[in-house]
Amino acid sequence: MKLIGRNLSPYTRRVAIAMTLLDVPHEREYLSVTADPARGLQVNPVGRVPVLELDDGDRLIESGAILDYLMELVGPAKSPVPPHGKARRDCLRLMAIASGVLDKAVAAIYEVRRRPAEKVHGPWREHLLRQVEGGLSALNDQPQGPWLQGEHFSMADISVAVTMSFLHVMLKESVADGRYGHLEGLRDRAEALPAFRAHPLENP
Ligand SMILES: N[C@@H](CCC(=O)N[C@@H](CS)C(=O)NCC(=O)O)C(=O)O
Repeated sequence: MKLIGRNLSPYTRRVAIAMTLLDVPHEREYLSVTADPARGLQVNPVGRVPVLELDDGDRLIESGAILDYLMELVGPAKSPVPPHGKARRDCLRLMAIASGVLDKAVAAIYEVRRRPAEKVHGPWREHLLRQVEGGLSALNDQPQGPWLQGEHFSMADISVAVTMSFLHVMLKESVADGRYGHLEGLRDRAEALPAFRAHPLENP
């Protein structure tokens, strides 16, 4: 199978890290949809990455749906999302906050990068940044173990660490001054893991 998208896309990077962690062999196509929007639209009707191309030619889109497929593939014993109960609900909620932060951060980035300067709407961008801050504060306020759910490393840790690293590169103002101390520690621990090191962030 082939994962399409580059690691600068945090949605792609979280899938790539999960695939390595779960020992799912795969090839990569490091597509930038900014540089090659036509290829983006060829592999995904809405022109976004990640896309997971299966060996039978099927293409899966949306990082959450791709992760769901991977977890089905490896089975519950290896899944990085707890199988049931409160632990599962918590994990899914933390993942949802992380991807919500990413959605808002990406919108704030596009607001300045994809529009002419005179068309950037400051109040809207500030609202987006407040939403990023809301999500990061909620994550930072989680009871702390080494990982978000205590001793158990989960898909929530991957999602949050990838989000923090992306923000450090692409939206530095949102994480300036180490204001989310717990999340910085979690990011450092996660980025030291072999599965993260196998998929480093490219320079933008
Ligand atoms: N909800 C989607 C978001 C994917 C997404 O927005 N990817 C970005 C790259 S970081 C993209 O392809 N953007 C191009 C565009 O929206 O035009 C997911 O989780 O896969």
